[in-house]
Amino acid sequence: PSHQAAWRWSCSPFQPCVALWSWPCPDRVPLCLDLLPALSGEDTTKGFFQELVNILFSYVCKSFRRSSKVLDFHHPHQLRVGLEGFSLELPDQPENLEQLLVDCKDTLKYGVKTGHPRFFNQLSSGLDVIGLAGEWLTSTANTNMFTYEVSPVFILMEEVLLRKMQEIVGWSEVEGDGVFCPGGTMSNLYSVLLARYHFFPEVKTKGMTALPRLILFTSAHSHYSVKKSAAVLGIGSENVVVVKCNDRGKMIPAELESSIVTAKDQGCVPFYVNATAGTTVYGAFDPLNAIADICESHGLWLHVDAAWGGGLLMSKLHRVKLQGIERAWSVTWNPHKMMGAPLQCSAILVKKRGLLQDCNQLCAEYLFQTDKHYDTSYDTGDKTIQCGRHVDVFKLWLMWKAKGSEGFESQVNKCLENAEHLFDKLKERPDFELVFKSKPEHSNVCFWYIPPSLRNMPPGPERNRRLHEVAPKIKAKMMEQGMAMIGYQPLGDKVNFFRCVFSNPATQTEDVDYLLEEIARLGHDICIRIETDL
Ligand code: ABU
Repeated sequence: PSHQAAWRWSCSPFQPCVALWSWPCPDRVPLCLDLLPALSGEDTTKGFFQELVNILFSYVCKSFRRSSKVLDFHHPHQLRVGLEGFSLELPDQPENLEQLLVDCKDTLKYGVKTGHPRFFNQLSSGLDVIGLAGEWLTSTANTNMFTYEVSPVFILMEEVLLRKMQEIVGWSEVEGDGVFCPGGTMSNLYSVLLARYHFFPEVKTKGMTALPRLILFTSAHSHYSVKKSAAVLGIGSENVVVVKCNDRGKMIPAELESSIVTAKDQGCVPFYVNATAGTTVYGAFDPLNAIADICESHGLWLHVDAAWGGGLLMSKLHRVKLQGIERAWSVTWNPHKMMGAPLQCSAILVKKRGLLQDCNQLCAEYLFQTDKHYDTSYDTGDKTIQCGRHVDVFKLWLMWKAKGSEGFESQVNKCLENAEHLFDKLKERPDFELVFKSKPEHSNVCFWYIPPSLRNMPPGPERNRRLHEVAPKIKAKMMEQGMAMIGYQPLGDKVNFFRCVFSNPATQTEDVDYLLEEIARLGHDICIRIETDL
């Protein structure tokens, strides 16, 4: 079995373990102390890396193979106690290198292949080989984004990428700032932080006690990170006004306008509106121009959360859905979603230059010395709320070099074609029902599987109660069998429904067809059982 240590392994079909074979002490297998920087550690290190690359390469190949499972599911208690010798416990004595390689293999074996063409579970999916190479290089460089002195190349790459993204958003040459940060929630947090500082700079030193009661606005379908930002920043989640959406999940501008007026009448101070370009569940695009008009007339900061929808800016065909984004004061855009960059890769773009620095800088003298021998405006670390910051830019920069903007455009177009294909199939089938009847705007397609017993049942609480149980049961079975993965959730008055999203360029229409057949197969079996139990 894979977990058993056997020094003369044959796990590398492509290359024999030359360096490890030549290990000079046959009575002892090498340990990490035999790797570099140990004297004469080069060969052992090379052999170890070669074996590791073989394991990773084999995983990458399997990830794209439709006959492989997406996951080999085990419950937490099963994994925790250890499976087939794979132990999570930490030893007092060092494990040998062979065992470490087995641990690496097992770690991948029991994980989820998010690059598999039939992984539809998350907004971030896919396995971009160039992006992966970029991530490997990044880890090898193992440096920190806070100063130019330790990250000269990456700091300049970040500047180039941010400028490119700002141009694509539509900001002029004299506008635009930004930073890459750990995910869309953090990017959205930055937007609220900056908006508050813009209107009330005294908050930095005096805190919230110096401020009136602030109110921000976001739609009912927006991401929960807007409320979380208000909670984290001491504004309070109850001071987030949730604006109503239409049936399609888009913010209703008239509702926004009346909410702002009501907040003002109550003596509160509105300061920030979040509009979403690509909502998490429905993939809806808020009407940005209409929202921007309202923000302008009330003097409010407009943020566009395009974490999910930002990728559509790369497509001439689809960027029209984000019309008006150039009027935003800040934008969240996650290339780790629709552009397929490996996690994590998220940018907060800010229209007003210098605001990030003014808002966040604390001028720690041990790090941001002003008398360095280079242009210290490139020590961008003090713009951020972190100190140490991971290098998230290189993989995206390398992918952009490899594909060009046009490569991203075709990738995005293909994902939206897959969504349209699924939508068309669902329309034709009596065993499925769409959550909304209009064509998807993004790659989200939301639907129910309707078991035979519910097909002729009139709408109402009893049908809803039964339908609510269907998606979780199908998903559980699907995960146990491991051949595909898709998410579900309730939303508003809608009981549990499936949300299929496409961001993986490896997915083909045959995978979409497979998904539907799989849901119908599992659903049919399970629902027969539910009905028998009732
Ligand atoms: N904002 C994180 C998105 C989570 C998801 O994949 O649905």
